[in-house]
Amino acid sequence: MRRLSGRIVVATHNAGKLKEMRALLAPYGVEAVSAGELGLPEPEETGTTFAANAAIKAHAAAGASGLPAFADDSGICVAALGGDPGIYSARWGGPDKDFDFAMRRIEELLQAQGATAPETRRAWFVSALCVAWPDGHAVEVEGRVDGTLVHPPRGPSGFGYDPMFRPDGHERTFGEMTPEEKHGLPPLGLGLSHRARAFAALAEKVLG
Ligand code: ITT
Repeated sequence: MRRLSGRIVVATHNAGKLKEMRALLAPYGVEAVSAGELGLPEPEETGTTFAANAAIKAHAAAGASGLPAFADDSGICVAALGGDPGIYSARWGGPDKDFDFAMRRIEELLQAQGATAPETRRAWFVSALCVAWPDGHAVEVEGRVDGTLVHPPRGPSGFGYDPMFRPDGHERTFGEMTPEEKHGLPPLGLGLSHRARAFAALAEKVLG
């Protein structure tokens, strides 16, 4: 299995994700530059799965930069909404990437179904990670975390849908957790968030 070292591109234009991906990479001594810093274009996400979209982003950035590239495609899936917004989680924020608006939309759809009891408000986050090299070689992994959607959303931390998601086994939402708690890094645990869980699998394959 090929190892990741030296300089790599973090193929995201999302500041919240970039911060998390850099924090996850930090212990491994790889130098992470972002797609934004390199002025790389944002490819169109035409895939129908998280994994396909992560691969599109990683291959595009590796091809454009000549460096190995690390991409995440992620989103929140709501059981009562048939898995929506899923791969369209970013788009539900609209052109202004307004996730207060997106969380209100989810809440309205849940309320329309009378979904107020916690067991009717199940959801899960998914993160598909892909590392691609300029020669086309790639490694893909996926992570997931299950939880319940709360109303009203709580907490100023994180990004996107974090304030409305309470992971199983915890009282606080991701929006109320420190980055270390959300990742579930030692000494607190071995990975809590979807991204940290996927990253743990990836690290085993290409890092360290
Ligand atoms: P890039 O494609 O440039 O990486 P993006 O924001 O468009 O950025 P995605 O297409 O993967 O990325 O969309 C993922 C969306 O899902 C993201 O915008 C958030 O709204 C949401 N999301 C993903 N991970 C999340 C997390 O850990 N906490 C909260 N929301 C998250």
